[in-house]
Amino acid sequence: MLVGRQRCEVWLLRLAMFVGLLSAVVTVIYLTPVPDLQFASCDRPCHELDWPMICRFRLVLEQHQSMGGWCGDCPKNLTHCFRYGCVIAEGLTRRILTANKQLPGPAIQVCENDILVVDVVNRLPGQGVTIHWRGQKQSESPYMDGVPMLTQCPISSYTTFQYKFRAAQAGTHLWHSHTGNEFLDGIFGPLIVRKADRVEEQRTLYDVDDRNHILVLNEWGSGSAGDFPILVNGVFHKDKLMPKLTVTPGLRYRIRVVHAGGGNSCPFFVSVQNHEMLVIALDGKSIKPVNARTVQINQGERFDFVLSAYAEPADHLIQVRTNCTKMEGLAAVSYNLTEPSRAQPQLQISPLESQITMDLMSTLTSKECTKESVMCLNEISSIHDIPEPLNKPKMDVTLYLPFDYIEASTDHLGRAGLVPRLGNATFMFPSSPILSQPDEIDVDEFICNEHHTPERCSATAPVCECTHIVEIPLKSSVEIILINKDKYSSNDHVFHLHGHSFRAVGIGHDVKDVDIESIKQLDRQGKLMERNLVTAVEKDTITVPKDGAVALRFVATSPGYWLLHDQSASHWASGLDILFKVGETSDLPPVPEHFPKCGSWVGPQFFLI
Ligand SMILES: [Cu+2]
Repeated sequence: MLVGRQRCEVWLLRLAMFVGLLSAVVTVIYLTPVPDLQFASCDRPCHELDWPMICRFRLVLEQHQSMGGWCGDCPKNLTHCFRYGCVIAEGLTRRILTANKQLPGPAIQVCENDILVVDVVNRLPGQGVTIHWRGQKQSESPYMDGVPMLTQCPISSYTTFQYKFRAAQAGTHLWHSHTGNEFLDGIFGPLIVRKADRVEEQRTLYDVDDRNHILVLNEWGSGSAGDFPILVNGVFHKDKLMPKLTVTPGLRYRIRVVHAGGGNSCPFFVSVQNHEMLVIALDGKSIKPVNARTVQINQGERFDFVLSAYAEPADHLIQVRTNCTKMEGLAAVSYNLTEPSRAQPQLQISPLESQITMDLMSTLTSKECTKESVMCLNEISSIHDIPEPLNKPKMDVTLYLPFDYIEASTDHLGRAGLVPRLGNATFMFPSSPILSQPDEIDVDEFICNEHHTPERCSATAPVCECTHIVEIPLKSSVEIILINKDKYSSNDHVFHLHGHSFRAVGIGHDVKDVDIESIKQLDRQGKLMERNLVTAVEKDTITVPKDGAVALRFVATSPGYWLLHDQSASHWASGLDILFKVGETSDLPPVPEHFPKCGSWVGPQFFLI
């Protein structure tokens, strides 16, 4: 009897445990917010519990015409201006290059960690091309970084290359051609990777993140220097044509701005009439919010700001200016007057009004930076403190990289009579992509690194043209000090790092007449620059000021070959480049099957001989 009773109790206990567990699971499931809908498109509200989606896009690169037949009676008939294929640009008929007959190219908008599959169809006659996904580290997929002759062969005319990678870096980014000058003619577009609301650090600062609230700015090349238009979303305002961002009074909007560059490499000033901009991100990375009347960024950079639609309901101009041209770019913030105002009495005063408003927030460094009303890059703080080991005084690898131009006679296509050098070498691209076809490169002919220099680069040769590679152990901490010794140009230089983002920990000045050994010594004594090892911003593009130096830190986590290069030069093979090989060859992911190949060819001896 007792045994039977004990058994019964055991069963009852088990049942109670089961019911208890079941109710706990049901409660957890009930309390966990799950996505309301299944979305067919990747351009969807992002949710942290969603599975990543596979997002397919097709970019057809081809020659096109602005204000051609596609535009019908535009601008007389405004509806014709918005037809498929109508590119307005500066309102003149001219040959341009486009992706999908759009300028800028289509906005690719996905959620963090989605898998992007982009078929790039090259329909440019006789012209090779690659696409770089600026802001994406490609840690798992270095073959998809889009650097010709380093990570892949240029995509040949009338062929298709499928880029496949994880959109692992959230934020406002940019895709663009990385060959020749195609990006000047129109092959670029925004790449927006959103985080789920619950993990987006800045989410409480805005109400709406509208997929249409993107401003892509670029110089347009038809004017002479000093007289070229700035396009905003592919339009130089004319007649009544200008992009409009529609807002509902009383709401706060996240607006994403991309500087897609141009031939003159001019930094842009952006401002919105009667509004302040609350800047919340640079190069896709969150910063401690800064209220500013004007924001200055350089080419390739991006910023996100919050616009509070609390002004007089009307159209307010967004102005894009530069010191290089008088022809400013314009767009408008257009208050939707048919929608009732959402302004609550307490919302009419911005909660950030108590915060100081900067006249200018700039990612560049200038004399203006000393003014109290100007905030420059070294004063901007990341929302996340610098992690270990980057906050330590000493890094595993420290590289001093001076760059300059020298007068030398060479075949190199630099500036007239001037040859660029970075780290004492003039970068030359190899004859095959070093990542996918490493064994086909003649090391003696091309490669220079700490173990080897081509024979022609004797100690007395003023210039050494070679594929300059620096090997960096995987997972090591790295500091790069870029030093601007260019005495021929009055401009700053803008550098972009592939494969990693970095913390811009320091900016120094007045290194013009200081030799490199003295610079190192000054740095050891802490006199070259002050380093911010706590809150320095995270970026992928940096301006090295005239006669100045910048220090960048990152942990080399992505195995691959990664380019660090000056992007102000309009040609990709300008010489101010250096290649980092991160990790050993065995650390590199295997070359994808049937990956396209290219290289030199010398005919067999019996051919016509
Ligand atoms: Cu690049």
